[in-house]
Amino acid sequence: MSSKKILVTGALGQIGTDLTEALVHRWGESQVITTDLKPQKINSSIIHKTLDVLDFQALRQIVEEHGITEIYHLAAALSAKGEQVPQWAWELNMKSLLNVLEISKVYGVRVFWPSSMAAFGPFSTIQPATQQSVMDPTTVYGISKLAGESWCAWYHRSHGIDVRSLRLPGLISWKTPPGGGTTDYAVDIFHAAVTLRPYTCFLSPNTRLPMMYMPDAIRAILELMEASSSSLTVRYSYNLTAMSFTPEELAEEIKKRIPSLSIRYEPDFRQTIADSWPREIEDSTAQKDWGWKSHYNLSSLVDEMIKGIKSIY
Ligand code: NAD
Ligand code: AKB
Repeated sequence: MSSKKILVTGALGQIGTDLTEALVHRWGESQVITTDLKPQKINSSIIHKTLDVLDFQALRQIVEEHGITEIYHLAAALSAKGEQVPQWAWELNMKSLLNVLEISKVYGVRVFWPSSMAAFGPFSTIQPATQQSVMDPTTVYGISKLAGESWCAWYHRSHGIDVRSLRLPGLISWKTPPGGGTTDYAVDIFHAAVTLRPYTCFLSPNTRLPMMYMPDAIRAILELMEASSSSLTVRYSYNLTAMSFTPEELAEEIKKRIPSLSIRYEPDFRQTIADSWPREIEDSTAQKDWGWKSHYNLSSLVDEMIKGIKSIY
């Protein structure tokens, strides 16, 4: 049996539900503990604790009691909610990360923490955005991600913490709804299409953004966490990419399978956020350091999403 003991924060969110399933599959039920503000369990056979990750002592106690060796720290505010409640988003995203890093320093824990393409900004105008592009985020969420990347690198440099991170693009999945981001339209549209409802998109038809199907993101997280430490040249956050598309291109691809989909466009405040992000990202450093390669393209993503969403209605 593995000596790994894994703690997931924010485990009931969009990434957490898929990631927990993959971690349990990879390491076994007894090796994984989920935590979230919400009390319900993902899987009745694994331990779930209600935890506010801003509570340093409560987090420390769980790490100590369960001999935690790895933390996947997912609890956070996303971009759209972050612009609406900025102080809350900054406090949650920064303080929780510092709590996790401080406790990991004391207990020698390995950490996964997701950054985002939101850490880029309008001056990251070289397309695709490279690993070393200018970073000038304009949202509270993006600023917290860029600061978080620097904290991760600092704790690695100054305290030797084995912290690993990915700049994730917009993630598309069907098991759990997204939690208040700018790329959420690319999930919502599938629910509308499958239930034969018209869809009003909050981004303009030609807004191109980097996106990824969740199974690719989960595999990237597992592969990065299992890569040998000596092969990792980036301790702030790796660029990661799979595909880029616009709402119009996504709608056209869905219409090939569900011709009745009707879509109209009413851009709101999230358009400004989307316009500040890169259209394309390149991830050659992740490919070189730990062999990253995405598997899904727009067509296979649409096939899988429709199948998945049909299974839940
Ligand atoms: P989500 O909003 O779906 O889930 C976040 C979870 O955190 C929720 O279950 C919520 O209940 C929990 N939470 C909130 N405050 C908490 C607190 N104080 N203590 C404990 N739990 C709390 O988010 P997600 O999409 O799963 O994102 C997870 C991480 O991945 C975040 O850091 C996010 O920035 C990053 N990320 C996500 C995407 C994406 O497209 N989903 C893309 C890039 C980066
Ligand atoms: C969001 O839209 O906020 C997230 C992200 C790209 O970080 N999906």
